Amino acid sequence: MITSAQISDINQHTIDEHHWSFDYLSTRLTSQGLIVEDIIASLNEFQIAIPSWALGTGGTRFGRFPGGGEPSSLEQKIGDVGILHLLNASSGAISLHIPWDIPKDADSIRNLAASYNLKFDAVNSNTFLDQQGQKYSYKFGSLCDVDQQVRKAAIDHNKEVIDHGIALGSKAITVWLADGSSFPGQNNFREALERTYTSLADIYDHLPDDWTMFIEYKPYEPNFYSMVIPDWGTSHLLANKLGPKALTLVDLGHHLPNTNIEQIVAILMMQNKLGGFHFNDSKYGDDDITTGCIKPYQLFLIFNELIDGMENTNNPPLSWMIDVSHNLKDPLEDLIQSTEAIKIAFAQALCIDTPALKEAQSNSDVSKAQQILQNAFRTDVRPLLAESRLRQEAAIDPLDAFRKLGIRKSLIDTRGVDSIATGL
Ligand code: PSV
Ligand code: MN
Repeated sequence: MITSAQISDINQHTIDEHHWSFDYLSTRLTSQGLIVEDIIASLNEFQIAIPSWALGTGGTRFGRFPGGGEPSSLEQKIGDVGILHLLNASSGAISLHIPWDIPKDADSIRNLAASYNLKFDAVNSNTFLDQQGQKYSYKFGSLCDVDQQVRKAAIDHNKEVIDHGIALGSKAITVWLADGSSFPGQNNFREALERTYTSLADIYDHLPDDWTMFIEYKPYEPNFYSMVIPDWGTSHLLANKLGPKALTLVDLGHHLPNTNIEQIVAILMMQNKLGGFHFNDSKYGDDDITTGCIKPYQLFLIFNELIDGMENTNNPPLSWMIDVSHNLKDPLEDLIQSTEAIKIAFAQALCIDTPALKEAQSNSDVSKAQQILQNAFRTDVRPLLAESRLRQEAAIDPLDAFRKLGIRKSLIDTRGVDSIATGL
């Protein structure tokens, strides 16, 4: 629907200003001993998968307010991610949620995605909802359920998701379980976890050699008394027991308030057991709002640990995904902003004077260490991101281009105002 030529036309409006701010920043960073071209190369490579469920308006349990033109098929969802990728050159993958997005013809879906330069990131199973006509209900649990037939249905579903993923060229499955209890006495904690492990082991056996299983954790919701996999420790325990193909996935919204997520990242990477990320932001719980809109400093500190882990451990390459969903913004605008915030935090962390930080740490110079981190955090790195995009024929300012090109209006014109996406 949009072309690089249109984006280039829009870029011409701000190109002089961009060159000026990029040159200024490059000179400053170079004088600090940083290699600007290396930072840009890292930004060029960095791809963050878009979740297929975030392309429509997310609701709350009090209502949903769709803005129109939502993608009503998998093909249209891929088209939306294609638009994002053309605008920002960073959304080169899509993460599907099954059964919301069952590919009917895997080859044609694969070709369609390739035509937009998109890959398939982890596929997600869904045992938190019953599908129409489902024989064995997940009401009281799925992989942990006391009823062996329910467990088998959930295990079979996960295997089917892997099979769909194989057909699309995906290399990982993310398992997030809503399983748990809402009232004391409802579950035997140990037995529920044991059953979950046994079920996961069955699914694990179905993984191809070059596949990974990401195990997501969450402290509460939808269950309010206990979750079977409430925290990173439990996820890590399961991943260790399962084997080398099982890794922990950190969703930024899945922690109790004030949890030190950056430390969790460091510990898991020390063990080579961090698999991936679901980026979002929150003020209170699993709010799933735009990444970086509330706690950008935390995001930066997380990237500081991620970069350290990527350089100094044998942790496998990470899978980066956004997991947002909300009620107010245009979903595509929100995804543009989330992607931008993630890349800003990454670029800022790449600007840390690491040798100086190491020296400050080895001298126990606390003030200096803090200042080194904050110097990097307070650098306006946006010209680096813009330069990286410009070199890839994407937009200097993706949100501005999205609006100037009237993309939402075109989507409403072609798909209609009532078009609704499957998903949350
Ligand atoms: C659950 O809160 C979660 O974070 C899981 O990743 C799900 O797959 C996703 O949100 C969508 O429900
Ligand atoms: Mn998630």
